[in-house]
Amino acid sequence: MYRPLGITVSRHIMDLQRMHPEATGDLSGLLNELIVAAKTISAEVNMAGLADVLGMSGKTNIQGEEVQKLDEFSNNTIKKRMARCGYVCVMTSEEEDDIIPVSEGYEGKYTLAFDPLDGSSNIDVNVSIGTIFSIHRRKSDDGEPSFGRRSTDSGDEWQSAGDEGGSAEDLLQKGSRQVAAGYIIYGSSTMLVFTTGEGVHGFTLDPSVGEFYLSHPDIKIPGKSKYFSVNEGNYTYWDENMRRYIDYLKEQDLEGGRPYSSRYIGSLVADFHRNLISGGIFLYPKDNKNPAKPSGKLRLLYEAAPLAFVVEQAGGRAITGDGRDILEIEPQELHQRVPLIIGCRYDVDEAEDFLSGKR
Ligand code: P6P
Repeated sequence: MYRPLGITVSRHIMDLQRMHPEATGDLSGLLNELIVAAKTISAEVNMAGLADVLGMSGKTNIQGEEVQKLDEFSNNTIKKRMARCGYVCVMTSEEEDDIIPVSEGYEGKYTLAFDPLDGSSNIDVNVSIGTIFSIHRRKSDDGEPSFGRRSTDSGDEWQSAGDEGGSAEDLLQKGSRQVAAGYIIYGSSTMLVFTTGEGVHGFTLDPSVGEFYLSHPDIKIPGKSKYFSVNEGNYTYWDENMRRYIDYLKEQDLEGGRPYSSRYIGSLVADFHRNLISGGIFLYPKDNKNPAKPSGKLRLLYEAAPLAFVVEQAGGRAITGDGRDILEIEPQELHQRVPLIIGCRYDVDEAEDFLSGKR
């Protein structure tokens, strides 16, 4: 379904909402608030080389990684804006050890999991980085974020009419139950790519206007890859099946389109976005490099699951390589790591055959 350009993302969201007469407008409101946060982060990221936001904050996050100032800024920007938007009941962030509650009286019916600035190790070297987000309906959804006046000990106050804040249980839902997911990539231009389950659409920010315009309607990932994206520096830590698969991609079979070209930026959103548009397979498999991370480096809730929703909506596929589809994993903890093999369906299927030992 081709649409004329010049469509703003707000108009697109409203059009989506109109397709659902039962919609209350809460998801639209949530997305629009998140987009304001993304514009704020984009402005800061694009200033990074000028303003004094480079360098380290001197703190480390739950992952034991140095927290860069822009990481902190991005995390706080999303956290503070969404805590009082009235559409979210609980959040989790890569930068926060525990769940993030929303402001009392602003409890809504959705949950938000996000990686505020993934690829942050690339900030100081001007490589594209990104924000990734995942939205679920709370498990105990009782509908509207109801703001109603009721008497309290301290007299009349605007209080939520009984909505409780969400819990970790509301966040620990499998990816196939996502309501919306996507990412913002801060690169040569700032782009927003997301899905609400009706295809994948890309919007490019015109910073002179401060608007995201529809630039990539109905994105479909190519059927077969021409790129493979993996950190081959970990080759020695992979199991034999993974090594065989990567060796296979590098063999010459001109009719089969091999050898594939290798493209690895080391910034998940940038690698994923290139593969989504041009065709590719990204792999961050399990390895024995770090006993503390037997399932690889990437996290399920706010990296693998949202990108899996996007890629499946675009016609691709996302698996762990040990027999599971990413979207069917029942999360056990907020910062759970999973192996991630994601991209063109043909290639992910082929990788799965190698990794399972069938080939
Ligand atoms: P490695 C960036 O730190 C990140 O979390 C992802 O954006 C990226 O895909 C991955 O790590 C790169 O990890 O071990 O290859 O440097």
